[in-house]
Amino acid sequence: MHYTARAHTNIALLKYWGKVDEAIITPTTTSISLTLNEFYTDTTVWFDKTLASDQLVLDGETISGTAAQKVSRFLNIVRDMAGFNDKAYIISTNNVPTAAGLASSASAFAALAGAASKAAGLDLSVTELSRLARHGSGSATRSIFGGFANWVPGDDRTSFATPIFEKVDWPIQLMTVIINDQPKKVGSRLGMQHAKNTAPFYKVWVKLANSQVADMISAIQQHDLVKLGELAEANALQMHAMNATSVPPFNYLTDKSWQVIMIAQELRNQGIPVYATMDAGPNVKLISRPEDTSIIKKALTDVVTSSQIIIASPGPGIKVTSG
Ligand code: 2P0
Repeated sequence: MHYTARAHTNIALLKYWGKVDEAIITPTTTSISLTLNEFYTDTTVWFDKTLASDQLVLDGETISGTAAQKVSRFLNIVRDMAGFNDKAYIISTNNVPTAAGLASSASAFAALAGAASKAAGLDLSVTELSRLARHGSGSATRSIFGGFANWVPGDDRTSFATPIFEKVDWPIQLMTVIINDQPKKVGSRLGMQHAKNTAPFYKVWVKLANSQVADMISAIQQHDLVKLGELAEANALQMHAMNATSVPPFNYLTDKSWQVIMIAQELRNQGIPVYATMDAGPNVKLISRPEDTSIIKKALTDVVTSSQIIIASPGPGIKVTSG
């Protein structure tokens, strides 16, 4: 049977930045995310006993090498769960602009978990899917759910995401400001490992990040954009400060990133609630109200053109269909 899954990517409001167990991808901290409506991956999977090896087609191109091996290793988990060893066709289309620096691995492994498990005859609950997606990529754990999701540390059985609110019925949006569309120099997997191993404040960061969870959840429950934004920006800046104090140091942010961050801070002085968050790259994502879009765009005109701004709204959880 063919199954197709659509999973959306997500932006972390409280970041995942380090693993307790590298092999099974369990995090050092709780992370909280917002799933995004405009960016998603569609993946179709079917198993075929006549195949000698898995066949991966990504955006119309047959893929081999590291990316294909990562997918096959992930499928091995699904095959173990299903109790057979057939190889699979995996046809995947990404609707995540690579230039935006939004993690396509989140939507990719969430969609793969959904389509592959169904195609293998498994009928997993969303909790089981979240746990399975975690084995592909940490951020994928959260992309099973729509709206706001919460991924907790734990062991292989207990580390999965749960929804905080899947339907977001209040005005919040994410503006991605594209500063550089080149592939990042330090991938997130390596970056978080290096920070954990060498940053002198790593343990402090873990404590601090975990202490922000309850406040972030209550900000979400109260639809409090100011509190949510303040916490998200602080958490992101703390993560980036930690990278800058790793040994040797590394940085994702550029002069232009800082310009955008400071424009957000300046807009706040004028009463506009806009907050910055940054992942493993220079692009800055601004959390804001939709009604402030034009004023924020205007404030950014000296740094980027309007084609370098992509707007996203809260999105739904995974959908799996046959065919
Ligand atoms: C996050 N990021 O919480 C953090 C913040 C980037 C910065 O999760 O090694 O691709 O596959 O588990 O999920 C990106 O890391 O890493 C990420 P792996 P992943 O969204």
